[in-house]
Amino acid sequence: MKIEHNQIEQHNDSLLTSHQRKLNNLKADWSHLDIESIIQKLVDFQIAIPSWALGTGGTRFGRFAITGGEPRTIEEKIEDVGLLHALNGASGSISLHIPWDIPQNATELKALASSYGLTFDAVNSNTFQDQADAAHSYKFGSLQNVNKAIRKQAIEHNIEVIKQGVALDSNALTVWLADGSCFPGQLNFRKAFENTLESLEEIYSALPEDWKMFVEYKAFEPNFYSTTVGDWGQSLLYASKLGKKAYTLVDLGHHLPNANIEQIVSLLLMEGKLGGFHFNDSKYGDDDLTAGSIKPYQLFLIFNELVEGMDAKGMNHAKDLGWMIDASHNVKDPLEDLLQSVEAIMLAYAQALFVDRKALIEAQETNDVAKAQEILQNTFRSDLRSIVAEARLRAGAALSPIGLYRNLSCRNNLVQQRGQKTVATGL
Ligand code: AFD
Ligand code: MN
Ligand code: MN
Repeated sequence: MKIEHNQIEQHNDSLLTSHQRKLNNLKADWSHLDIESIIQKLVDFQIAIPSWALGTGGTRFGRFAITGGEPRTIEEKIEDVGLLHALNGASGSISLHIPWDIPQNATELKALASSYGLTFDAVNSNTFQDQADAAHSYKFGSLQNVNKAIRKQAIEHNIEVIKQGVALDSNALTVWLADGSCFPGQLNFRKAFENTLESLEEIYSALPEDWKMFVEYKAFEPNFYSTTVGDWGQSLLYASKLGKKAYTLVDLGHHLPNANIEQIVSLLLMEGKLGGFHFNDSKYGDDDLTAGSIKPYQLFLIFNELVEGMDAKGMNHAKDLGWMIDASHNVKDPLEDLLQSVEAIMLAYAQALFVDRKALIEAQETNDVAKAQEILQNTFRSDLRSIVAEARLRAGAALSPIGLYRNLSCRNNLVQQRGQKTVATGL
């Protein structure tokens, strides 16, 4: 389904008066800020949509196919991301997961993607599941495996993913390993680390010059006793040993409860080793819920450190880090859920851009703790939604993405086009 320009314009016209009233009030309240440059930053900011989040997710207890019209092929996944991008102007790329996605004709896929204004973001390898035609099993790990032939199979898969990515003009490989152990004594931690490092080195040496490798960490699951890339310290160790093209990737759901993620982000940026993000939200573990749905204040505090840390290094907010969503939807329409995630991320970014940096530094330098809190909460508690909406308007997208999605009965359209019982690849 493709949304036409005039459909967006009509929708925007109907909301314009109320939008402008809110925006003008906001501008008046924040007249000391360079609002125009903030809006431009928001227009430039793009968040990649994971190809595996376009269908209904599941848990280990089951999966309820509730939506229908799920994308059956990469082409249909691109179409879905194109729909999101038309609605919000901020979802300009897609992150593929191989072999859940198997690109056949890169030239055609690139042409299709660009017809929706999309590019290909980081490509993801998969050595956490066995493939039907594979010679070896990853039951006891992939890059860490005690068996060299199994490590080799996993290395070759990653190199194949890089090749696929090169053909699609992607420029990053995300490696998430399920490797670890379930019971004490099962694994020699040091050997597992060394095997993993050696394997990653081989993959790293196949990276093109302008590529990045993101080493994603996760505290637990599917292994429950140890994980071989279990936290940011371990990821940073691998990334540091590998070299300048390797970075740590932070997935918000991959920490032990109550971890101070904003502090992790700040220090990774200080070290020049933060590569990118997988946004989602969680209450307990790797819940993969809609970004900002449970802990919006935490999301804001993370962006506050991101903006502060990127500015300290003179980094380009939109381009120098990889911004991706990694979510799963069990009870919502995946496309509505993704629209909500992108909106929450943009809002947290906008809030961070509104923070009175000078006053905050002054409060910090004088140990004025109460003032520091006032400054942060003043922005967090201000309603900045009209600024984000204005950025969408200027990008030619919809003032209310979900509103228009529903008005145009997008899901029904997709069901009619693809059928009720389609299932997208993924977990
Ligand atoms: C995992 C990781 C990783 C992986 C994805 C698969 O976050 O990013 O690609 O989920 O669904 O938990
Ligand atoms: Mn992830
Ligand atoms: Mn995850």
